[in-house]
Amino acid sequence: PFLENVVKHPNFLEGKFNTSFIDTTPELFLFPSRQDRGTKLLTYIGNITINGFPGIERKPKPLFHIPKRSDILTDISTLQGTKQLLDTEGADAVVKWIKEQKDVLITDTTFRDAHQSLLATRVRSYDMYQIANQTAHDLRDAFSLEMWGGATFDVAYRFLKEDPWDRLLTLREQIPNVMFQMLLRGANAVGYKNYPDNVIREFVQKSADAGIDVFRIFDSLNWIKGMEVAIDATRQAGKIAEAAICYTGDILDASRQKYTTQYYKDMAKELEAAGAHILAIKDMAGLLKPEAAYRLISELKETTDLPIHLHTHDTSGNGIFQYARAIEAGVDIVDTALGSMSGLTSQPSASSLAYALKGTNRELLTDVKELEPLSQYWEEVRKYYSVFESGMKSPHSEIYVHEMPGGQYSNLQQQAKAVGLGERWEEVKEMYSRVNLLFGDVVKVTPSSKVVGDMALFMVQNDLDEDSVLVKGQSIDFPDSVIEFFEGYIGQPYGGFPEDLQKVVLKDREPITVRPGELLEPADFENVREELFNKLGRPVSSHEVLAHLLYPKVFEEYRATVDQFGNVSVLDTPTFLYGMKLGEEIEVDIEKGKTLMVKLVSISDANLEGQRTIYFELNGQPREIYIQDMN
Ligand code: 3PY
Ligand code: ZN
Repeated sequence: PFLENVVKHPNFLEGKFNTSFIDTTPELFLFPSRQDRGTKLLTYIGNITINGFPGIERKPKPLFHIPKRSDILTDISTLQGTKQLLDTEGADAVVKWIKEQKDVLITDTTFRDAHQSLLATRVRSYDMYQIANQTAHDLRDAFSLEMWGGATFDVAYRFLKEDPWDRLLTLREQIPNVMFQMLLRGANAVGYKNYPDNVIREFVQKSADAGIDVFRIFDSLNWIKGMEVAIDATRQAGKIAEAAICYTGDILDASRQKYTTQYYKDMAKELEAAGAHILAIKDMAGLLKPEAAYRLISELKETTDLPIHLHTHDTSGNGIFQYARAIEAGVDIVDTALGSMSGLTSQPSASSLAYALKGTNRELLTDVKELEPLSQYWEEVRKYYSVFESGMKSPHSEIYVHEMPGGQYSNLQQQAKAVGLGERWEEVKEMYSRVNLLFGDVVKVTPSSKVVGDMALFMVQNDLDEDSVLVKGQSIDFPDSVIEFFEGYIGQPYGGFPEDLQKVVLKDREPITVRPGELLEPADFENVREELFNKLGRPVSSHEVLAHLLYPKVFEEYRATVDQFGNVSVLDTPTFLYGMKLGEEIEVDIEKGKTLMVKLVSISDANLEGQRTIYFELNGQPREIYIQDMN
């Protein structure tokens, strides 16, 4: 069936294919399945309707407004943006173009960091596709759209039961004009641990082939060795290597002198030498105070010729103030989110910034009037995901004390609830900052931030403090992530590990001091492909091979869900999360030009075995589905 799919594909027939045709054409891997797609989707809907969505409180499906979209009259295929510049003239031409701009450029983070930070990364591809063409048009002057990487890869498979590669490929088709940007955790790729070098190289190459143009590469300990392979792979792929300095501490605070302006300047020089096209300042927790931003950017501008791209989180409420000062100091690009997806743990609002800069000598290159309709769309869509909101309602200046990254806040809170520490959240946050000091004041960003978070939860749960950890440490089973950290498997922290703590955590294990990638056995891609072929009984794409290598268990569970329920990414979000109401009718576009009409007619009482019969109409034909009631 695979070859049949290939030879029947319209692009193949028209001769429109190249070496990446197989990887960039997911429909080649769709095969007729035993149970039809309609039945599988009805089973999914029936199950959610009766049993609720895993991990969220079961409640009747709320009534939502239909998000407003305007009809785009422009043919998006004629739009020209940074994507065309990169594709026709290359990365250096993009760098030159950035430097020629007097106005300030933006990267819109709505499709990635904004929802990672506000909604625990739960925004589904479906809701992005609905607004993609309009985004291509309205954000046509943006430098880039951050829409992949970070936690999106994992969460797509794990919780949304959808394929992140499909998201990338589909959005790429729908938004042909603006560069796509992703966040890459250096040697940790989009995961929480170091992977073999050849996995990093393959992942970068395939991401580039599928549509990523700008790779923001960082190391969670600011360890440049952990970034080198990814930077090199990005350059090899002809894409833009944006190497990031993670900002931590406070350069204005004379009492905290571990991370000084000089430290950041030295790192900038090293990143330039390592091949960066752009320098990013990744202020993942929003700790860079406005005056510090002015000083840091001014000094970096004197240190390097690279364009500077600033990323922050607005948790403290000082985000726009920070950007204003950075812009005065000559920053080239800033990260913003659309109004309704901005602020708090997310990025500052693009439209607030645009208005603030109007009439000054450096304005936003993007037209603020264009941003409003997009923001209105997201304002409605955000309501679908309200159960994933952290509950934070106003700026938290305490961020300057606990230093928790914006993207971690809502996730750690969920984790705390899951282990029964929901009521002790304030204590967890305080412990987070104490663990940081216990670890020697480390850079905290995925995955090092996860290690600090895991340790904080562990200490609160077990009523441990700094002293008892050291004194009783020999008899404590520390969390796996903490052991791996002290073994050196996510890299080497600046200034080294605190030796006494390292000893009690590792007991008789020996730490490593070299790059983990040098020790890890290279992945055997063909072997994995064969293994998956045997398991799935069909040809396997390179994307699936990579997904398996990065997240074997998550990927396997995702495959099992797809076997059971089919492709659930085609459902609208309220139905995906809440199922259907009696008498409700929905449309499901299961593929281009193929729509299912689904009506929920009635639900029987549970029989003696606890099973209910759900009566649907599928395209007008009665269908019965049996669902075990787990309540
Ligand atoms: C991630 O790695 O996912 C981040 O957003 C870090 O800030
Ligand atoms: Zn961020």
